Amino acid sequence: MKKFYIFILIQIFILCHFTNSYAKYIPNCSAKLFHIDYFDEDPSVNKPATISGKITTENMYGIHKSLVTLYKTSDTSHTQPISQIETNEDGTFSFTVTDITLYDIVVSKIGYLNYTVLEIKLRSGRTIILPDYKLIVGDFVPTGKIDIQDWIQMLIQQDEPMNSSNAHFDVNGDGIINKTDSDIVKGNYLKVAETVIWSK
Ligand SMILES: [Ca+2]
Repeated sequence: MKKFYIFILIQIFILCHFTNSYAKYIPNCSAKLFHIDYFDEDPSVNKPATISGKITTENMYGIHKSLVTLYKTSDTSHTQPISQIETNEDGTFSFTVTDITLYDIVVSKIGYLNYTVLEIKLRSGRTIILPDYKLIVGDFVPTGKIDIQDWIQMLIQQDEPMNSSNAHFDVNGDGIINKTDSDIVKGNYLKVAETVIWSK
């Protein structure tokens, strides 16, 4: 009798583990017998989910301000932003949403190439942390590519007094537009805006 009881227990254990279709008709069977919770989430109830990340710039003082805009992936032309936030000074940002679906983010900053992450798949109650990313500076004439037009603008502004209209040519943020800034831009020559598809 004891062997038979153990045999039945083993059968239930196997069924609970490997047969999802069976397990859903006998909720709690495994939890009660083996103290394992297989039903920790009710899929019909969405909890808020979070997308967070860190975007840095060329600022030499660690002040990495940029704009991060959130779209639904279904908005393929990115015309209806869900939310837009400025990063904290350390470059960190975080969105919390209740509509659990696919999202895109676009990071922008004047003088920099945009950075886009597509198809970020959220799960109820979970946080997605995107990899750190350093924005690429030099797209002064916004085209998505750092080319001769950008380089000409950089050289025109080099060694000019800084004012509110040309401040973004002070790439490293030290208050002077000089060769240090143009050397950084030169290092990005011919780079293009990056778009990645979130695959996790
Ligand atoms: Ca500078």
